[in-house]
Amino acid sequence: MTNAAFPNVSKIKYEGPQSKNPLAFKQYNPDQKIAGKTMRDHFRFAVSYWHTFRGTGADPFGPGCALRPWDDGSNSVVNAQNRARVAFEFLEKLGVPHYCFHDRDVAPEGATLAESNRNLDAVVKVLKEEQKRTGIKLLWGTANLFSNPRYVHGASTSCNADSFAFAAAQVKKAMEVTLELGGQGYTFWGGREGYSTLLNTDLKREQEHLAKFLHMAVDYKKKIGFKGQFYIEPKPKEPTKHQYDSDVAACLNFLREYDLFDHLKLNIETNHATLAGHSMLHELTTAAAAGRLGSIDANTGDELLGWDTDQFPTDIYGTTEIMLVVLGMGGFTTGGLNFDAKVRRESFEPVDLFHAHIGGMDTFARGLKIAHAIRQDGRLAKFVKNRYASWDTGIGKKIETGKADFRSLEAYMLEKGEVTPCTSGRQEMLENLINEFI
Ligand code: XUL
Ligand code: CO
Repeated sequence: MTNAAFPNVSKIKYEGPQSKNPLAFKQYNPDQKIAGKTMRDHFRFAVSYWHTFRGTGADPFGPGCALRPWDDGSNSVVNAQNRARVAFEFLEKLGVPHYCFHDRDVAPEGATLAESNRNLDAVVKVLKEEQKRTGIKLLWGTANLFSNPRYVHGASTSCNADSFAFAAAQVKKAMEVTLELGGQGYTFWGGREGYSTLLNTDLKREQEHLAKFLHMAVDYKKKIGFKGQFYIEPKPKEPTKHQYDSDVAACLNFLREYDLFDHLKLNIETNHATLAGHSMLHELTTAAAAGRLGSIDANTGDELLGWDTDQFPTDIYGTTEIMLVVLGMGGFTTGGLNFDAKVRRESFEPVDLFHAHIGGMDTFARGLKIAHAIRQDGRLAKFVKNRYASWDTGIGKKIETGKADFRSLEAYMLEKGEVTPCTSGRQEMLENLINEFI
């Protein structure tokens, strides 16, 4: 294990709930089995390169102030290569099995596309060495199609066809390096794919272009033999006023409309769910019901702030709900829990990166234990099953199995006269039940 960037932090260990050591896990014990699987394999945690290794704390009111002593502040390839080694020291000490990146997080953009590709190759070489040295894997890769001014009007949904072409070249390369690094997935987040005003926007044409772009990616995936999972990541707003992938339902509809349903799953982010006016539980349940829940960007927003604050998850109720859905679908396959989260600007010391991730991992460990206990207890699932008992026999069964129509239902009701009285939804009782376990 290298010890250059974080000399005062050693490997983070599980010390149990009684520990007062801020640099230890109290709940996350990677080797502990829950429901027949280790915590490590349940969560498949990932660190996001963009926040943790490129975040500076800059905001609209001031420049970055994060202390990153290993960074020489330059945009050089050497600095990027050194940063990649630091990233792996961090991942190794934290004991996280995966990371995720955008092309431009890991390597500087050059003056030309060819130079950018060369820069990326030079850093990918180091990432590959470090993956080999540590056994840490790439959960998914992606391309930054939103920072450069060429994407001012969007990438694949731009009014400028050249922006589409440049984005295609960039994604082609990002897919190639994801494949080279053994990445298990590739994510498409909308970036600037949306609009600020409909007065200047041909919405239908832009959405068709987005679909065309994704079809080209699907074709190229086959061509290069990339077997990883494609994800689309919903977000309702920011940077544009209205993003095309606004929520899970909009994404599912888009995938169906443009014949992409079998090719992409969803990568769902908590703060995006709440910005869309939904709960994370709603978004996950909607995607899982369609068999399209692939991966999760784990973070949280702030109830009092209306933008994407990307905070680390600390709410046990929230992680319990997430783990109920994940356990309910039988766990992740290619996906995992990627901390798409950043430390606050005021938390500018390197050690804060450890505190943030330890907290997130412990919060998910609590959530997993609680969700498993709720499932083992069985009362919640039994209540839901019983609530729909009228569908298991008699007229309900006939409707579900296609043995009823309007005429037979009219005859049924004329004879019966009135519906069997309903039973209470018992919401408060169920909320109390959940709190028994928290
Ligand atoms: C932006 C966001 C992205 C994606 C990857 O809100 O969540 O970082 O996860 O492009
Ligand atoms: Co995200």
